Amino acid sequence: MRALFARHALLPDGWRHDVLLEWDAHGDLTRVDVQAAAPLGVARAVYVLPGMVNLHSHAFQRALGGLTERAGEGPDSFWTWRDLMYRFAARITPEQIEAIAAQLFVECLRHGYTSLCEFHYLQRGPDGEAYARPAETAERVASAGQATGMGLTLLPVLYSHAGFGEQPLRSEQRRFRTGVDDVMRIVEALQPLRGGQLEVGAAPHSLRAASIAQVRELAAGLPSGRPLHIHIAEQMPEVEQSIAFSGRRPVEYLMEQVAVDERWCLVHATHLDAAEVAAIARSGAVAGLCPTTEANLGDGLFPLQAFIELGGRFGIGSDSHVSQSPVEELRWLEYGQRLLHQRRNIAVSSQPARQQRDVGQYLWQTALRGGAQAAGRKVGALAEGQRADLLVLDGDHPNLDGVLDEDVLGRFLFCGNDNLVRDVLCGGRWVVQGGRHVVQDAVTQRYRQAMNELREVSQ
Ligand code: NGQ
Ligand code: ZN
Repeated sequence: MRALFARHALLPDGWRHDVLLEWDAHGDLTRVDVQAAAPLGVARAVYVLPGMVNLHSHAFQRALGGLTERAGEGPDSFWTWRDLMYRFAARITPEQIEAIAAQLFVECLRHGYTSLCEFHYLQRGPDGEAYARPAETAERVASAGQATGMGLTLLPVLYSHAGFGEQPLRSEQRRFRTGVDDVMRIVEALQPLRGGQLEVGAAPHSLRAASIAQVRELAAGLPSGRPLHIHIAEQMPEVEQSIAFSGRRPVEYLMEQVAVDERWCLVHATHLDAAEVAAIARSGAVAGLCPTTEANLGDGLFPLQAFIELGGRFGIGSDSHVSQSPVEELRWLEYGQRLLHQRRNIAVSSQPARQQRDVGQYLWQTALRGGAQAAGRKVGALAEGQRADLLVLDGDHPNLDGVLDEDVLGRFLFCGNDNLVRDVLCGGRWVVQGGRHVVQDAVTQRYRQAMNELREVSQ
C-alpha cells in the first residue's frame, strides 16, 4: 500500500497532526493532507520527518573510516591523511567501490539520509588507464544506489592538476585524472540513469585541481540547472597558495571569476573573511558543511553565525564518512559554534528575524532546503510532487515518549546515541524496517569480502 498516516509529521511549515501521505508508483508524493481521518488499513506512525540530504560524499572513503587514527612520524595533518587516502585509493577495484558504496548507503539510510551527492573522482584504473566504459566507476556507485534504494546525485569530478598554476598531477593522483571533455563524456554516459532517484551534475575538484578557465568551461558545458559542486578553502595552506598564485583568497577568486549562483555548492568553505561570507550568502549558493570530517581532519570551524545572519544557505555532508548519521553532523555543527562563541542555541539566535526557536527543527529544515538545492532533485519536503522520502522515528523510545512537538527534534539531535530512526521510505520504497535495511545482510557480506581482499593486497 502506498500510504501512511502520521500522528505528527514535519511539513515545510512545521509540525502538523493527523497527516495522510500518499505516493505513486514512481515514488512521488501525490497527497499530503493535514488533519485527515485515518483510513482503515493504512499503516500508522507517530513521528514522521522528511529524510535528510547528504550533500557531500566520497563513498570509497567509508572503508578507511577509523583506520587513519594512528600517529605518523611527524605532525599529522589533513595532508598526511590525504597521502594515506591516496594509497588506499590506488588499489581499489570497481567491484570493491560498488561493495563499499552499498554498505555506506545502507548505513546512511538507516540513520536518516535518503539522498546523497557523490563527489566522484576515482574514475580511472590503477595505472591511470581509462576503463572501457568511461563511467565505469560512477556506474558502480549508481548500481549500489539502486540495490539499496538511496537517492543519488552523481557528480563526476574534473581533476587535472596537483596545485594552483596548473601544476602537473602527482603519480598518486593518476586514477583521478580528467579534463573537461572527459567529464562531459561521463556526464553523457550517465544520462540514461537519470530519473526520480538519480540526477547527474559535475564538480571541479578544487581550485588546486582545476584552473579557473576549466571551471568556467565545465560550468558552461553542463546542461543548465544541473548542480555544480567544488571543494574550497578547507585548509589554510590552500588559502595561502591561492593568494600566492592569484592575489586572492580561494572564495574571493572563484566569486570574482565565475558566475556562482544557486546551481553551486561550495563544499567546506571553512576559511572565509567577512566579504567572502557575504558574497556566498548573496550568491544563493549552498555552503556544503561536513562537521565530522572537518573535525576529524583538523580543518577549522565555518563562520555559521555570520553566514546565517546574512541569510546564507547551507546543508550537511558526511564527506569521508567518519560518521553516517545526520544527527551527529548537525549536533557537531551547532556544538562547534557553542564552543567557539561560548553561548547556546547559536543557529536559531543568528536568524535575522528569529522566526524559529527550536534549534533542532531549524537545523533539520534548513539543512534539508540547502541539501535539496545542492542535490538538484525534488527532495527535502513532505509536499505533493516531491519524492516520497521519509523517516518514521521510534515512537516507543523513552526519548520520544510524550514529548511536545517542539522538542521532538531536540530529543532526536541532542540527546543520546541510540538510533531513533525506525523505518525509512525512500523514493516510495520501504528500505529500512524496524531499524534494519531490507538487504543489509547481503550488502554487509559483500563489504566484508571487499575489505578482506583489500587487506590482502596491502600486506
Ligand atoms: C578529497 N577530501 O577529495 O577526498 C578531499 C581530499 C584534496 C576533503 N577535502 C583531497 N575532505 O582535497 O586534495
Ligand atoms: Zn570532499
